[in-house]
Amino acid sequence: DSEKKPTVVFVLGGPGSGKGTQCANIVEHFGYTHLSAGDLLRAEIKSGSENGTMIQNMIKEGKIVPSEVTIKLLQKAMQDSGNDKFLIDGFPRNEENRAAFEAVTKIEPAFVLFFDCPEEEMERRILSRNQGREDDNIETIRKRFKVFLESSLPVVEYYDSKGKVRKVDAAKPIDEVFEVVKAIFTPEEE
Ligand code: UP5
Ligand code: MG
Repeated sequence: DSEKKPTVVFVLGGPGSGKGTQCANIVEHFGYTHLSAGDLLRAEIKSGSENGTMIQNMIKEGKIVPSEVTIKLLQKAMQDSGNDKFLIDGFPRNEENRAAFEAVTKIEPAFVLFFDCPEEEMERRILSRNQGREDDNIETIRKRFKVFLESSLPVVEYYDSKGKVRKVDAAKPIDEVFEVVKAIFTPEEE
């Protein structure tokens, strides 16, 4: 069709690596719309949809929600936004998510922003966050880390093999991380 495809940047990184925090900064400076897959799923639980209980149980166990559910929410949010530049935060989380998104939307990411952070630091951040998230307890955090290593890192490796990963040291203070992120989003001058 003749419609121009939107620009998508996938923002990936372990639980608590700072994806949401840095996306908020990027939105302010670069005019993207931030879509957190986790936030969309949590909103879906709150809305009382028929999938709500299933999603809630999966998040509580740190498991990855079936891609058709997540992709539908992402597509609707993209349409509703009126924008054509998106930060998709926390998705795709496994190979199946990745392949399904590309097959359904025909969109390939411009690049993948990857926040690299040691587990001890991510754990500290999540445990001191206190936003009432049902998955922010030590049992679920351990499960989230395991799923990240086993299922999500391979997606980062896939895009790395295509030269699409921009890796950022996310263990530094928020403003220092953003300096690096800013440089990645700023077009190079000749
Ligand atoms: N903080 C941030 N940056 C800091 C820094 N540089 N120095 C010091 N502190 C920093 O940050 C976490 C905390 O750390 C905050 O208090 C922040 O102030 C501080 P945040 O920006 O929230 O990190 P983020 O990476 O967004 O952490 P989050 O917990 O949201 O990551 P997850 O990937 O675990 O959570 P998400 O919401 O993406 O997914 C939750 C669950 O939903 C998944 O486990 C899964 O069950 C489900 N899900 C799916 O099934 N499919 C999907 O596609 C997406 C989610
Ligand atoms: Mg987040």
